[in-house]
Amino acid sequence: MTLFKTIMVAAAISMTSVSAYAEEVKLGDLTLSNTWTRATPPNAKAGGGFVTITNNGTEADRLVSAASDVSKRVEIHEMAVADGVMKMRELENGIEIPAGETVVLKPGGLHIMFMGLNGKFEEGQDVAVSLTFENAGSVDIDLSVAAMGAKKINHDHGHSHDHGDGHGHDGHKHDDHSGHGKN
Ligand SMILES: [Cu+2]
Repeated sequence: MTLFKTIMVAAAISMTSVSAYAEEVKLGDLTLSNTWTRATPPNAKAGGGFVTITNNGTEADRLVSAASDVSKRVEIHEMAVADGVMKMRELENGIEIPAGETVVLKPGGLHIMFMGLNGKFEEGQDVAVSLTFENAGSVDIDLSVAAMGAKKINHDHGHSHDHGDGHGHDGHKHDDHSGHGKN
């Protein structure tokens, strides 16, 4: 490919990906919204993925796994304070979505974890991920890449996303997975 063509292709890609915020996705009784991730610093080994899941049904469901081409592995994690230290761990049994309730995956809490990134996430891109639920099955969604370190994503359609997230979780580094040791 010539340099000129390379530049044209790069320009086309960046133009189409800006403002491609994901819409709500319905899967059976579930509604998935606010699907996003964050730009990663150079050489980051991992990144988090976030989504809001509402169960409109009368039975609980469970997010059991996630898969993507963007990293070598995708896990479901929880971040929580243990003995005064913010830590995260893999949720082997996934995340329950109780009937009639909404579960928010967000920075500082539950999240999807991309481990062993194949490339960095760039702001404005979409990151494709497939989520599998025990009852509702699987769905492919796109995570909009927000700015590095963002606490939330600002969607075009102007909902207020006040998740009360001002607890100073900045110290959490997603590229520090030394404690996981699952290999
Ligand atoms: Cu994590």
